[in-house]
Amino acid sequence: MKNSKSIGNEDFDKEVVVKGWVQEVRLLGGISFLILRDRFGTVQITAPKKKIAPELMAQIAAVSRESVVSIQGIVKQSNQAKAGYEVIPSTLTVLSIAQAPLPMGVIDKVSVEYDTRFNNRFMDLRKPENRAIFEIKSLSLQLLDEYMTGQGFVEMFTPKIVAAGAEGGASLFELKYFDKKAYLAQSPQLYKQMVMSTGLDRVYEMGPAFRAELSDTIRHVSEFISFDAELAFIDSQRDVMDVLEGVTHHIFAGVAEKAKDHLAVLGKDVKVPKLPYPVLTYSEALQMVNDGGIKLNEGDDLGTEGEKLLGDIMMEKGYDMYWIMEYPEEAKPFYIMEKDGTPYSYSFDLDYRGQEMASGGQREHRYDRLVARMEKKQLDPKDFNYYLSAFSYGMPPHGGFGLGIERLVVKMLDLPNIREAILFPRDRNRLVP
Ligand code: AMO
Repeated sequence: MKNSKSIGNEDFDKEVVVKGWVQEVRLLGGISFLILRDRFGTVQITAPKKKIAPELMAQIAAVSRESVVSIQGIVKQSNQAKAGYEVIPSTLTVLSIAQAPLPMGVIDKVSVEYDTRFNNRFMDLRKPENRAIFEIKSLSLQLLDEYMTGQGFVEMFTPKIVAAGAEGGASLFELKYFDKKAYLAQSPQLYKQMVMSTGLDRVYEMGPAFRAELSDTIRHVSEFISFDAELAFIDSQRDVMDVLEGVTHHIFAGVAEKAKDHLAVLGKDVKVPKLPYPVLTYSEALQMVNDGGIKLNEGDDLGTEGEKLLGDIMMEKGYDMYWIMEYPEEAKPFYIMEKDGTPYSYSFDLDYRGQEMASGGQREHRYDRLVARMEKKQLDPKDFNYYLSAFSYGMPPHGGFGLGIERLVVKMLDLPNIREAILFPRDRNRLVP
């Protein structure tokens, strides 16, 4: 079997079989055209009445748009066809008929409502530009693997059904686990830290993370792919930032170089962020946002608007990707290490063009200090016994980060909504398909 990408000059005047979806049929009296679409593009099937059996002409005229067909025919060089060749058919087999009317168009340029698109996502993804996003997402994950394993990280898989949340109670999905209460994992946080006590001192994971997000925004969903890493024996959080800087740069550079075809389908360019990424402290970032007209107090979250404004300021200075470091300890989870003698913490966010992509920091590895931090955050250490015990028998200093894969892909491709990079998104209003 051949496809729209693999047919070449060597196939001219030879017989091929091509399979795909009927994108369009044009009947022009003396000649009929069927545009067959596959993963890579389209093949023009040209049927001149004079050369084709009447039964086949009738079959072409009758086949409905988006039906799946197999076509056998001879490849002919053609100056009129977009690809430089066309296929003159000898047989057409319908493998699956598409009903009419279609729930939404595939080639129409009219913009379709999000709900219609996501209710009929299988059809929406027949649009090449929507599928290209997933080719690029897949490539990004391959690049990520390549970089992390190259740096000596071991890929791990942590449980997604857990007994305690790590990222705050408000966004926990509760479920019944036999006769116990359990939760869907918000992140691999507790497990990746526990692994630091084992000797597997550089680990990473790509896996689903669940957040019961009540807010309906273009960057929050209930299920996303989290890329997490953790490394032990660090001297400071800078060691962690170096890994995140290296891997994000590798992804951007790899996509810019290797995904040219998919980027062309999307009509996008990828600009590789300059290295090293500039560093702002939280206090500096707050000052810049305040100077820009958004009034925030020390300790406040920068918020969506603040982040966006900061992104604009940084982009004006020529920086797309930048660090915001040393957030107030109060704003950060219990597992982040405090910067003693200050209200701040050894934490960072990685922001890209006004949106947070990742966050992380140095962890509190000292048992007593960790328990104290839990208590400060009104958490009951007893709920975390299984986690805390890993800190009682030799835990090296360590740190790590979590990065939202879809946020990265969507921003890298300058797309309007995180859902564009999720096959079947989950949010407060969507559980099917
Ligand atoms: P945090 O909660 O900041 O940190 O999440 C890390 C990254 O995950 C992505 N993200 C989301 N993406 C889509 N929808 C959501 N609802 C959503 N929530 C988070 C973001 C975010 O930057 N355990 C820490 C990380 C660490 O310290 O290692 C954590 O989960 O891109």
